[in-house]
Amino acid sequence: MRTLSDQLRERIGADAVLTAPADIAPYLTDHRGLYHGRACAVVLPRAVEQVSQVLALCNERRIGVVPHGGNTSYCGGATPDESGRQIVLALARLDRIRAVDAAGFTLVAEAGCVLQTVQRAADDAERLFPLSLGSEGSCQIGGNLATNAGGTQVLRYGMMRDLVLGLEVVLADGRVLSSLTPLRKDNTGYDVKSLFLGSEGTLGVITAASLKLYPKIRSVATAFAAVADVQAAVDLLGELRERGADLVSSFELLPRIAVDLTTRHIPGVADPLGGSHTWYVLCELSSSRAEEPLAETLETALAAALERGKVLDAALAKSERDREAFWRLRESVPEAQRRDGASLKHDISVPVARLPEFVRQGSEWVRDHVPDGRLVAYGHVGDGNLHFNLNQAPGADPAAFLARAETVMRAIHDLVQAFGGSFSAEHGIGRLKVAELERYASAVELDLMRAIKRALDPNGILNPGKVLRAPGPRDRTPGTRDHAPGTRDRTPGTRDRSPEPRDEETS
Ligand code: 2HG
Ligand code: ZN
Repeated sequence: MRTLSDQLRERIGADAVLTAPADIAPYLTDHRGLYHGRACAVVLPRAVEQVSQVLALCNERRIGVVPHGGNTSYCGGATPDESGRQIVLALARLDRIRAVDAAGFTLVAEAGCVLQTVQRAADDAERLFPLSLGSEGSCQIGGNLATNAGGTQVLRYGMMRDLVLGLEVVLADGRVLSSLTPLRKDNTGYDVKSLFLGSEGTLGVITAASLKLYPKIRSVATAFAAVADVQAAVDLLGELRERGADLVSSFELLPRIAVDLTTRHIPGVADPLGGSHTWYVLCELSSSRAEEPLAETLETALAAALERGKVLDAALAKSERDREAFWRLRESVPEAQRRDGASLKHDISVPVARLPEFVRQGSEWVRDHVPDGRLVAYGHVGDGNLHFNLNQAPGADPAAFLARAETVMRAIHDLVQAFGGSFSAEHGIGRLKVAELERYASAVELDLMRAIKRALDPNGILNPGKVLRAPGPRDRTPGTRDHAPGTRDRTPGTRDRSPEPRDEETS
């Protein structure tokens, strides 16, 4: 019998199939180092037809396929499991900007385009593609789409889902859903594309997208301000949004420890303000009008808040260099956290108005229960999204600290639930939060998710074990609790589940 790798090479060419351990190694570990998988091959198709051929083959042979973009997932979403029976489908070679329509304010990009490339293509056409993340120099638009990425401009422009007009997706059986419409109005039945956004490659492989563009930004005002507390930050945001006529594009919260960690660990980062304050915000107003008096608006709002004791000190960016320095501080917090030692991460959101009370109760819990940890809570206040992270305290034993991950996560996520929030605001579920989804999603939501998964991927080949638990042997018996009889193992048009591939076939 021909091996899987042979068959893949026949279909998409020898240079598109990697099997040598050194070649595939970079695809087997997530960037946080949480997972170390194995794979029988890494495939690098160059065109949607090749993706289609790969999926058709894998569906026939019941091989798990793990889509892989820039490998910036926080939840292990793009890393294969340890079985060595899955393949990694890297989209990096699908990296063309297919079209830019400046008049229509749209652009079509392939999944492997690095986010920054998409931003630049829009900029070259005097337009803005507003998705903006710390990892924009390496994350790929396919991953952004598959995880419904957020970032620092959601407040104004929405999440990735809000920036999509149409998608091209390869389904589990190799069929291609080609719906790269530039239409803003299209009420023709179910919005099928929305199923794939945020599905993390478990329902189909996104190969291209038609994206919304906005007017290019021509004036910006940025401030770094110390605020009295989290409530003051939320109030300032409300006031800025009122005064700023919807021009607030970012509003980020940072605790003192984020300034300490970044100035200590990241070369070139400096504290924009003297003195030591407990909380800071980085806020930005922006407009497509070159002559918009944004600095004045920002200054007036900050001065009023300063008078009321809500803002304690503030620095306005006087140049693009200042602005970059503020953003460098903000965007290097994750890296500074990494360099500082072990950390536990919680990507949560609660309604904006409830953030101050959430932070108060959460901080108290951490102080009382995690003596060997320090809270590093920062993030996108405008979206109610905080990275409620903990770092090991100086001198603490990292292993002992990490051993508490489960307990800490449970307490924080339960608190989030009590506040009507989400345990995964912008990083997705991946493999890391499968059990969390099972715990916090309602039975109806889970039923619907499983039904959709069965309908679109009856053989369970697409990113198995991500988002939803891969069915175990018990679940495979038709008629078990989760599956209506006959819906799993015998789907019209598919053959019976074939035996798992033998090791020698797949490695
Ligand atoms: C950010 O906002 C990213 O910087 C990463 O979403 C957050 O490392 C984190 O927890
Ligand atoms: Zn974030």
